[in-house]
Amino acid sequence: MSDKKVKKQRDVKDVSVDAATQQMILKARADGVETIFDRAETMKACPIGATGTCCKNCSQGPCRLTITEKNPNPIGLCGATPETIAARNFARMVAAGAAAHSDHGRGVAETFLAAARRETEDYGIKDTVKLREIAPDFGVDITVTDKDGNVLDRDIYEIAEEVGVKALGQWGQQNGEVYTAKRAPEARYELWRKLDVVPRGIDREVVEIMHRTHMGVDQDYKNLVKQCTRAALGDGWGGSMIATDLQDIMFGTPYPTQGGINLGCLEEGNVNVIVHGHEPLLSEMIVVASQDPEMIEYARSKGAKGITLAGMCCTANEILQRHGLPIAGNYLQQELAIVTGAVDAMVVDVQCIMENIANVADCYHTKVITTNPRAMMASGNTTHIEFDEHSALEDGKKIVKLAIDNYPNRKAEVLIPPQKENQVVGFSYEAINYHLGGTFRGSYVPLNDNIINGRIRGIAGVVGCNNARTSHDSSHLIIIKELLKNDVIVLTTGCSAMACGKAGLLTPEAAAVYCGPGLAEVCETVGIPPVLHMGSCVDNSRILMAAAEVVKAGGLGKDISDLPAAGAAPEWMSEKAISIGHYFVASGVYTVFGVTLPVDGAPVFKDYLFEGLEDIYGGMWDMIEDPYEMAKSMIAHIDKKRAALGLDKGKERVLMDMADRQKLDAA
Ligand code: XCC
Repeated sequence: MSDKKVKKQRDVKDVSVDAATQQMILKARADGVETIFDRAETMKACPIGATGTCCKNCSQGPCRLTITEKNPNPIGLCGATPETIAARNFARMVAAGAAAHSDHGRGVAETFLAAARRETEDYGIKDTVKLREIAPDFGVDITVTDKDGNVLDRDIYEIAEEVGVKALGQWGQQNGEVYTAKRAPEARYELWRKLDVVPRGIDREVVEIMHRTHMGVDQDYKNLVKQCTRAALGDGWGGSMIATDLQDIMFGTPYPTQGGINLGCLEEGNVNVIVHGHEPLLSEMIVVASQDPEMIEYARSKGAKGITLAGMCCTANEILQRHGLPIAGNYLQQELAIVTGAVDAMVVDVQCIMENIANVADCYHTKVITTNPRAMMASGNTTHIEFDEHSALEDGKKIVKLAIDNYPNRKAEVLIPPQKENQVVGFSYEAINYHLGGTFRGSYVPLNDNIINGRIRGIAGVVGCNNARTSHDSSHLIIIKELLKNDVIVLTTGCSAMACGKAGLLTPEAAAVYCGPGLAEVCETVGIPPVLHMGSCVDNSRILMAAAEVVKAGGLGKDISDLPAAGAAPEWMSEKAISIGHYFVASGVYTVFGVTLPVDGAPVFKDYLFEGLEDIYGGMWDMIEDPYEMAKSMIAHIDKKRAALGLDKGKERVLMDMADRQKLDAA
């Protein structure tokens, strides 16, 4: 238990809008357990770092620059300006974010290759349709011609092996172009080529940022941003996109399914296992292990009724969208899940895992099990069980057994909040295609038609984290409800998707409650929720693909930057969000972040991100703290794009045919 006194405690209603979270914060306080919510009160953010102008890239600093009336042009010891420093710090965030997503993708590609070579029995090739669909993007043939000239389907495992080799090669590629960048609309791809920002290789662009931001290298903020673009595109259209593709092929492309969400999914009489982190490689095996009849029998032998497996953070999205397994909560609920006293093991891999879960776990009986050699924990009493794709199921079983063995050790009073919502998830871009057009003529055309006729005003991507510096889930929900009210359809991923799920926005019934009449009509006709859950954070690549499909369907311009669309990360906190934000901007999307953005100390650099980039990419950054203003600004951008497409005039709601769309394209 913590012996530190928390001086001031905010009303829990200001800390989170989620009732389960509020209840567990109160329990933590009563149990004397310190959480991130307490530290957010007692520890203020560094004011210079928050503006982006603290440089610690060499040992002559840290140099902390503040522009004042007396000193309007401060420079660091080496002469670095606020612009250089803020741009370097920004670039390092892009590099870290891109590295995190891409290293995840590398692990997936390695396992995929092992599966293709049948070196492991635990993973296989499930979605052969998707494999055949993507293989040509990697220059892999899907047919062979026999000696008589007959064209035959090539063996699936042969295709998979070649795709695996080519995909894995994208990380170490030194020259040329990352294959999947070509999936962008032609106009966008040509623009990137003209600007010389098509990523050459995934790792290369990240390493080059680290080089350029070393003391005394790149001291031109515009040139630094150019390299940010290469690395971020190498993430969104490269590492993340490949991760999504290969995960889909190994574990199945998500299609709409239902599942529960919130801490109420834990069950007092069951062994509760939470998988937390990001990589489905591990969680897929824990799913299998936890459903093994022998394991369930073993749990019963320890006095439990069964095993509940729930997810947290993006791992949760992965097991939910493919197996309908419940989500215990989003990022800010990880300590609170342990505070219930009902979690027998929290199994973690990489990213967004707070070190303090180890300390909180020490106050209860929870075993925190680390599984990845990249991500170990010195705090608390954690157990490390290394996960290897060659012995994956065995490792999974070992982990579940440890959780079962821990069930009889529950000590504190168990208190599980009652909140548990139902949600419909699994809207991959393929699933959207199918839902809109049906199996035989799946297409995005009906979506475009409804945007053109004005029933749908535009498309918004609202994604990203929770942030302890702002009220948990609040901004996500305010913005999304404002967008829906104004007939803007919302695509969501990550912890934002979970905020929506907990608030009941991910059900078809939500359309009648929250949407304007046009959007409600479309959702009700098609039978979809007004907020479409597209997966985890690497699955933001699905949003890029959906945007590319919308452009392809016609009638809304030639490039992503022409679309009446906008993006937001209202409660972002991780460096991955910065990489995501930048690849959306470079793809032509107006992208607005909430809470804070470390650029205020360098106004020229800030202007470049917020305005200058629009002239280059058609997309730009923004930061707006107030969620209502954020929604307003997104809608204003959508309206600006509608006007540019000539869609602002009151139109009769007629179904467009191909000739109409071509006319619009030509306009
Ligand atoms: Fe992490 Fe992906 Fe952010 Fe949530 S949304 S806090 S990055 S889990 Ni990705």
